[in-house]
Amino acid sequence: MSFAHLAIDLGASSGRAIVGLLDGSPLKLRLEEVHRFEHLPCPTPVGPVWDLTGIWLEILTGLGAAAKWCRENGAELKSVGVDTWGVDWALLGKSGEVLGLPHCYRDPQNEAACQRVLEQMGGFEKLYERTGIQLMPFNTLFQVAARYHTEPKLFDAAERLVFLPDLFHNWLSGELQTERTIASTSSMLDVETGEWDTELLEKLGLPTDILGSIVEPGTVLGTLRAEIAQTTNASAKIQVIAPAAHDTGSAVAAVPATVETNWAYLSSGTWSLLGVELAKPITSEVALSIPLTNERGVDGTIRLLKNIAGLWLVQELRRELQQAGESQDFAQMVEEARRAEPGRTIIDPNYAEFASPGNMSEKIRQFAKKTRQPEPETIGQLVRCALESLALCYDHTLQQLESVLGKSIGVLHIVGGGIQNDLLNEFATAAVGRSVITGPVEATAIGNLLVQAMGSGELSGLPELREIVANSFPRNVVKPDAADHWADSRGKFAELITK
Ligand code: LFR
Repeated sequence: MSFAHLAIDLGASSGRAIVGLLDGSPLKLRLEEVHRFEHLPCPTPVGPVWDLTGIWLEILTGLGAAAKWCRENGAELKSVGVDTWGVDWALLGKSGEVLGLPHCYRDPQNEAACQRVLEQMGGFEKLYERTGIQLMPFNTLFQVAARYHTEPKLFDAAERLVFLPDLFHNWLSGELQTERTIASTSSMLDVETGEWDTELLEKLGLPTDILGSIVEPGTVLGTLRAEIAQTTNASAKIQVIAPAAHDTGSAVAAVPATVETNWAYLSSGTWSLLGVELAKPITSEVALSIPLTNERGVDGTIRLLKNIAGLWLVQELRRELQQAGESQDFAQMVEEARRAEPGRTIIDPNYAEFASPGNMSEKIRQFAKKTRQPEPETIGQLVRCALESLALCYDHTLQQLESVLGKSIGVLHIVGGGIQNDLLNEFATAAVGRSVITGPVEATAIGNLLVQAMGSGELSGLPELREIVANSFPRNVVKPDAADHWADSRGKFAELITK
C-alpha cells in the first residue's frame, strides 16, 4: 500500500484539496485533485471578512473526498496540512471560541492604523530594522493595531492570536500552535531570531499575552479529532502536520532548482512574489530602500522577496467585465492582449491605488493620464498593459535584488498558477533577459505535501524535496516575446517608478 498526504491549499479566492502519493525509485510525487471551490470576502459594515465556516465546510468536504479516494485507490492517507495566503488572523477566547470574524486583508481601513504605527515608531526604517518586512498596510501588525483601536475589549477576552492555517489545524486536531512561515508574514517577528518581537508590540501598546509559541514547518501537531474523523469518514489516525503554512513558503519550497546556484523564484498567481532564498536575513539600507521582505521558509531558510501586484490586476479587470454582464474568460482576454499593440502604455503594478478592489480599468486609465501615456481603452489594451508592466517590474526587481546581493542572478524559476498565462511568460522572459524556467503549476500544494512528508520522516530535507519535484513534474524553458520595444520599455518603466 502506498502512502498519501493531503494538502489543503487555500488562496484568497479559491481553495483546493490535493492528495499526493509518493512512490517509486527514485521517489516521485503524483497529484490527485479531489476537491476545488471558490470563496469570496463578505462585505460587512466593519469591512470585508472571510467566510470562515464556509471555508471550513469545504475543507471537510476535501478531507472526506481524499479519504474516499485513498480507500478506493489502495493508498493510506497519512496526514493533512493547511496552507493559506498570508497575514490574516483571528482571536480565540479561553475555551477556543473565535472572537469575531477574521477580516480580509484587502481593506482600505488598515491604512489609518498603518500610519499611526509608523508615527509611534518614528518612521518605517525603525520598524524595518526590527522585522525586515516590506511596508504593506495589511500586514498583521497594522491590522491588529486597527482592531485594538476599535475593539479593545475583544483583546481583553482573547487568549490567543491565531493565523488562519493555525486555526484550521486547531479545528482539525484540537491542538493549537503557531507555524513559523505564516507568523513571519505578520511583521511582528524579530527578523533575526524568527521569534515574536514582544518589545515592539509593547512599545506600540499592543497585548503580548495572546502570542503562542512558534513551531517549524513539518511539525506533527496531532491527529484528527474523533468528531472530524467520523464526519468525514476518515481514519482517526491521520496526522495533522503543519506544512509551510504560508502559501508562498510552500510554493518556494517546491521550486525545482537542483543544480543552479544563482537562481531567483517568482511565485506567480494573484500576487507575484519575486525573490531569492537565503540562509540569513538582509535588512541593509539598500534592502530598506526597495523595500524587500524577509519571510521565513522551510529548513530555516529566509525568503528575501518583493510583493508585486501580480495577476490581481487582470482578475480585477475580469471581475469588472463580469459585473457589466460581459462574461470573459482569462484565455479570451489574454488572446485579445496578444493582438493589441506592443509597448503602448506602462503602469507601475505596485501603485497603491491598484491594491484595493474595484474600478481597475479606470484606475489604469487615470495612471496613464497622469503619466502622459495613451489611455488603454479596449480589454486587449488593458490586459496587455497589465502583463507588460508586470514583466517590466520583474526585471526591475531582479536588478534590485542583484544590487542587494552584490551578485548576478542568471535563472528565474516561475512557479504557480500564473504560469498558465503563456503571454505573461513570454513577456517576462523578454523583459528580464535571463533564462526563465516555468513549472510546476501546483507548486504550493506540492510544497505543502512534501513538507508533510518531511515531517512524517519520509524525506530528509529541502534538497531531497526539490529533487522529487524536479523528477516528478515537467518544466519549460520559455522563449521570449519577439517584439522590439523591450529595451525602450525598460527605460520608460525605470523613469515611471522614480517619479
Ligand atoms: C500570496 C500571499 C503573499 C502575501 C499575500 C497576502 O498568496 O500569501 O505571500 O503577501 O498573499 O497575504
